[in-house]
Amino acid sequence: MFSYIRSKLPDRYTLVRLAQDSDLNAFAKDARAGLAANPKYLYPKYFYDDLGSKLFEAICLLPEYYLTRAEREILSNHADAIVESIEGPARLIELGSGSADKTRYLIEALLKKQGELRYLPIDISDASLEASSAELLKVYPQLRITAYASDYFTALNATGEASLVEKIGNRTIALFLGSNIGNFNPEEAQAFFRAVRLVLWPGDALLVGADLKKSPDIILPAYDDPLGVTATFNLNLLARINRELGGDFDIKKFAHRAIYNEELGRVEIYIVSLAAQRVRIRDIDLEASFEEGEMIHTENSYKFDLDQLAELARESGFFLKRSWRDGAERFSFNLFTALENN
Ligand code: AVI
Repeated sequence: MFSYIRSKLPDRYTLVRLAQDSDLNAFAKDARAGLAANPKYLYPKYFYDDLGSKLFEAICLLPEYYLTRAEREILSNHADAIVESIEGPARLIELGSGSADKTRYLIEALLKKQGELRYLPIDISDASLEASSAELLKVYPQLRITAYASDYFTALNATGEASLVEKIGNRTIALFLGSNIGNFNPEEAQAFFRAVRLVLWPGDALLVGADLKKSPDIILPAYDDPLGVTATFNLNLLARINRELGGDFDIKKFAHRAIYNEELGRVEIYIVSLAAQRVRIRDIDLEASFEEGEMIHTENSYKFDLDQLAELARESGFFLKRSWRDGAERFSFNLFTALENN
């Protein structure tokens, strides 16, 4: 179900809010299931409440967290070439647009190439859609925005009914920045690519930023920085359970741990219990007990090589047309082309 929201922004802006499970209910259900499981887990999507989103912005400023800077370097050097590699006038759909800060390089390149642009950002937060859209509309008079407040799977699934897929002779470019693809397990990554493929036409493009496999000496500090920002970001999950679900976690009795699992090519992030302890979470009527050293798995961050990305493309109806890397070869930006349906 859709609702169209009036906004104070110019009439070049429309916000579509897609109905979904209330965040609080979903968080309560998932926290209960994850903390009652063995081994325990919490989903990384719950990192991003207001405080968690700010902490993630701080992570992106850390010297150790090279991903954001490397992706920005690629976009600032190659946005024109990226856009030139895609045929014809196109509209731009962004999955998880956030501040849309790095997107500007592509928006500018597209405006230079085709004079005007329709941009369709999808983000869970309507506040960040409004804020980023207001900025973009101020700077780019030739831009029109239809923003979707939704998780990206809901938005993509809804595309059969919505104007999101209306085809008016234009190409579509779908954009997924920041190595967010790395937070999916391989099956989820494939499901995600397939869901995107369903809303594209043959010849349309999917642009994906993906962090590359490399020495753990470079990767690990990005996930375990000396200032403890990533630790705070991770432990905020427990603080969020305290705030929103009436939990009584004593945060000081837990610690952040990041491990690079070379075999699986992923950073694994955990919260470790520093003592044997029991925690009561009132609103979900759960008492969770922890042994000393017991871990809650909170995130995987997969690293890729280009063969893996090409394989992912083949399995989901795309081919990997071209990749760009930053000067230090840490990060990749990849252009996938949608193949004919078979
Ligand atoms: C959002 N995502 C791509 C980040 C990553 O690098 O996997 C999340 C993150 N977790 C800890 N630091 C950053």
